Amino acid sequence: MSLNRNTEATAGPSGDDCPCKDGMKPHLELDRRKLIFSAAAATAAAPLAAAPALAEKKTAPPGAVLYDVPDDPTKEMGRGVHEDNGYGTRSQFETEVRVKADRPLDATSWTYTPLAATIGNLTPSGLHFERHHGGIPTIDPARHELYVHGLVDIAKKFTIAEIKSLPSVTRRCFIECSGNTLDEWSKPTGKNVQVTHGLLSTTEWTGVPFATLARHVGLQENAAWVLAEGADAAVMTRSIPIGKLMSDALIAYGQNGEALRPEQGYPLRLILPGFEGNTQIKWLRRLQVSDRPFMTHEETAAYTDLLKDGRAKLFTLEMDAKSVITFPSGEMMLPKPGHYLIKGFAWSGRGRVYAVDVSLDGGKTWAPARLDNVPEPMSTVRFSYPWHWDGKPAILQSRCIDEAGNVQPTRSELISVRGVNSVYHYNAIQSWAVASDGSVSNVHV
Ligand SMILES: Nc1nc2c(c(=O)[nH]1)N[C@H]1C(S)=C(S)[C@@H](COP(=O)(O)O)O[C@H]1N2
Ligand SMILES: [Mo]
Repeated sequence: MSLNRNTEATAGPSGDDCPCKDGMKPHLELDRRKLIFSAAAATAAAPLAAAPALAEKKTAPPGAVLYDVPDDPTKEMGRGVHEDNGYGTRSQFETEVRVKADRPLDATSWTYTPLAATIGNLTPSGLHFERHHGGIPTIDPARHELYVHGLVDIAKKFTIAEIKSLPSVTRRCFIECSGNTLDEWSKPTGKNVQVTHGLLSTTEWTGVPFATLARHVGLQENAAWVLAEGADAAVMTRSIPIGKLMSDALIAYGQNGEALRPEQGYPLRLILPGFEGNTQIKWLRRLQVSDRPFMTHEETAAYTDLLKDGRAKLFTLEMDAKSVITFPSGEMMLPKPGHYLIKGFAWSGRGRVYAVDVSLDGGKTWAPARLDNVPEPMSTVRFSYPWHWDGKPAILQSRCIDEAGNVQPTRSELISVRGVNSVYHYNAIQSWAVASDGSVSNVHV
């Protein structure tokens, strides 16, 4: 059962609906069983009856292979191995993609993870949100090095092969852009959870602890901060306290069982569990140890939090306790009153999620949700809550409580402390209104 308003749209091509069944296939002279769906194919199909419907549908992304769907899959042989040239892809019926922000330049833009569509706790690498200040560089790992220097005994350049030969650590953690939910300060803006909260992804990262590299170069007594620098056109730089680097930072080269995706920093990125996304420098090429922060553009002009009194907070590095309901959420449609399982994510940059509460009445009363996975530090948790919807208007909310005792604030609590001058680190409770017709929308209470 699809509860999306665009039921048609998410269904994907099948049966009589399948655009590849009639006109398109002979027209394109592709083989009987598969159709490479591309912009060209869509254009070629334009005069055909199926085309207008196709245009409205969420179809497989360009380049995806669409196979005919047999009436009875037990009556004909399935396709053989290696038709994918040895690198598999998801089912043609799974069509959710990252959605890009409406920005003048794609190279300095971002994309949102479809949070309502991912399954389990990990974000598939192909759906990890993206935020680039100078585009995605193409870097040959054979020519890439990481230079560690400054207040060290011996400055050293590490090749990727050298880094991979060191003992590694594999762990899960989320990355959240500090700009996640930034449009929600003054009025409910994002239409759906992908846009409101989709600058959040969770990954199993593999890499070498910074502490291991530190032993190779030898930190001097007064080492206190480290500049991390990227090899992209933005040459993005941030200063990181040495304590964080020595405790749990990873120089990561692995993402969910394979090399980092180029979008996530191939061949090397800094992972700082729980810290704001912008500190986790991608395409990492340099670490300079110092006795003070470098006060780069990214930590003086950008990524500071302007307070009520006009002063700005610097180095607000940890992401706060936060949660969001992903089902039901904005732009969805509940077809009729009845039983539903509310679902969502909770996370905190200050440790494990301790508990999640759900409210069905806009925050008047709360009840504990079920945690669907064992909480890990600085990682997301899935929660769920069984709900009988009586068909009356309801306002659904969730709040995260982390192991450090932080409780996700209401909007008014957050604004009373922070004012409304801030852009980043908005972690207020999200409200979704369910109307009596079953439609769900973003509201402020
Ligand atoms: N070198 C470099 N590192 C970078 C960025 C960048 O533009 N260049 N963007 C930062 C920001 S603002 C965020 S939120 C995260 C996003 O990581 P992702 O694109 O893997 O989701 O990377 C950070 N690291
Ligand atoms: Mo970011």
